[in-house]
Amino acid sequence: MEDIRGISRRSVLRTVAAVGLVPAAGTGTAAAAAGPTAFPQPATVRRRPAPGRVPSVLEQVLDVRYAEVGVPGYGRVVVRAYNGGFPGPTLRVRAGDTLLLTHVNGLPPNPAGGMRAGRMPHRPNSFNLHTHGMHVSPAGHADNVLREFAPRAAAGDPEPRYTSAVHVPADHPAGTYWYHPHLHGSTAEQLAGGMAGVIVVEGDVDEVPEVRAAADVVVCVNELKLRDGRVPPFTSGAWTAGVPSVFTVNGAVNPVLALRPGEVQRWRLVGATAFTALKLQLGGPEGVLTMHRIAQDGVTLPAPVPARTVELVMGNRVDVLVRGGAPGRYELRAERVPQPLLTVEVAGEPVVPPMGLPRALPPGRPFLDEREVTGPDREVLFHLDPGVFPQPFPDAFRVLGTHPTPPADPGGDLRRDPAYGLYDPDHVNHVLPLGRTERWTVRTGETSPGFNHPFHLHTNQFMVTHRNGVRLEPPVWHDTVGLAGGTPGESVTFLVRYEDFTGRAIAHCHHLHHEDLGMMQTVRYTAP
Ligand SMILES: [Cu+2]
Repeated sequence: MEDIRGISRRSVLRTVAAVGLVPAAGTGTAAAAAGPTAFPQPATVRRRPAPGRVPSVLEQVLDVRYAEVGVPGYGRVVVRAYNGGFPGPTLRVRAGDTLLLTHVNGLPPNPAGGMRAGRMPHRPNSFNLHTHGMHVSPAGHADNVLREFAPRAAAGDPEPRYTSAVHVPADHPAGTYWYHPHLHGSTAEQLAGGMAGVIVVEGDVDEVPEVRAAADVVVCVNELKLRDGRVPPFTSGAWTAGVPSVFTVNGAVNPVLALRPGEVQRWRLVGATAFTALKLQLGGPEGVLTMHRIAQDGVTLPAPVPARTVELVMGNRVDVLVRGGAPGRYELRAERVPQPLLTVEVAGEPVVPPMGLPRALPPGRPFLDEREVTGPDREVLFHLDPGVFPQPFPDAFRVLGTHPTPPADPGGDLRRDPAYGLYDPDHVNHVLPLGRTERWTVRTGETSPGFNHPFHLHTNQFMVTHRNGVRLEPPVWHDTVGLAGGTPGESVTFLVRYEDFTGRAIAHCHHLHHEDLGMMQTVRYTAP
């Protein structure tokens, strides 16, 4: 077994070395190279070992400015980027550590006037930090998406620097998370240029022998919107109309990953996308390669779940184990996306005997008990509601609140109408006391099956118990869950316990164009 593990790990390390993986902090992303032996990986920054000192820290500068990046098939493009490329560096920590990040805003001053605050796109050169999916404080200098890292006010001014200190609790689940800017009004435009990176919390699941033996591969899917070599400015509600999405994996278009027959790799699939829900399948002329799901949204499942398709909606992470089968070329494709996301070339000396798959896993979180649920169920309905705003944003969105009924006063202040709950940063839609376990049902009012409004709650992971009224056995922890349109549209029921952290946070649609137009609510976690 030791031999097999050594061989497989070496083979992948070799492919990584071939494209010049840069392990040092402060560097950009490894060059996007395509070829049968070169699968790109983002630069990786590891926690600084601190013997005798708790917590260990990971310090990293995230420098944001315009960068010229090569995208195969699209030439050179200019995007707002972390450290000169995309995705940003992968940050590897352990539970108990602290992430100390310095954010440099090297973008030009925000355009004057024009954009209105509130529920409209605005401040495209301001950003902040969201550690998506992590159970960390939403307040202060941690995962606080209400902060603004503004650019310099005038061209000659020095570039402003900001700091984040995110403490990862000692009992945080080990798994795959990600970071991205989350300033309301500019999130979509920034994600559409690739501003996203992966956070890995190392821990128990990595020590499962079959997982430890597998090469650890980040598969970060970005979704770019490019016109004339740039991300078009977000100036109208029809911003993305007619602008096709360009999907990249670790910054490359359809990179090739080498896998030997019988070799098992662990892929950390990261849906760092803003607009498109991906239903993934891995296949080719030789058949379908099964993806064995071992974690959803950073939380390890009780046992691997073999799957022919994997749903990766905007914001989701799914960790899978994949074992090389018959030699040949296999493509990871998403439904309705013309181009493969990546190509797997199964070739080379078979691993004999084939590497194993684990039978059981250390579950990332214990399940909640439905008998602990208190209070009435909370309901959220995501619904596109044309005509909420005048031109140029006629297609803004409503989050319907606790009761999906028409507003009592259609001419009144819809922001304050509990039935409608249009995003208002000064209005708290849900007060959530720590220690309480509640049940939420979220649904979409869309009838088009191509329409997906993924629901994302900050700060606390939630345990999905039902989809479309059908109980899931076992339930699955998520931080983001897809809601595809249809007749009727999908619904999801989950339990959530508010734990550890007080402060303001948000719940919103992770179609980030929708979010920027107001498909969002404020939650406040309060002391019991
Ligand atoms: Cu949406």
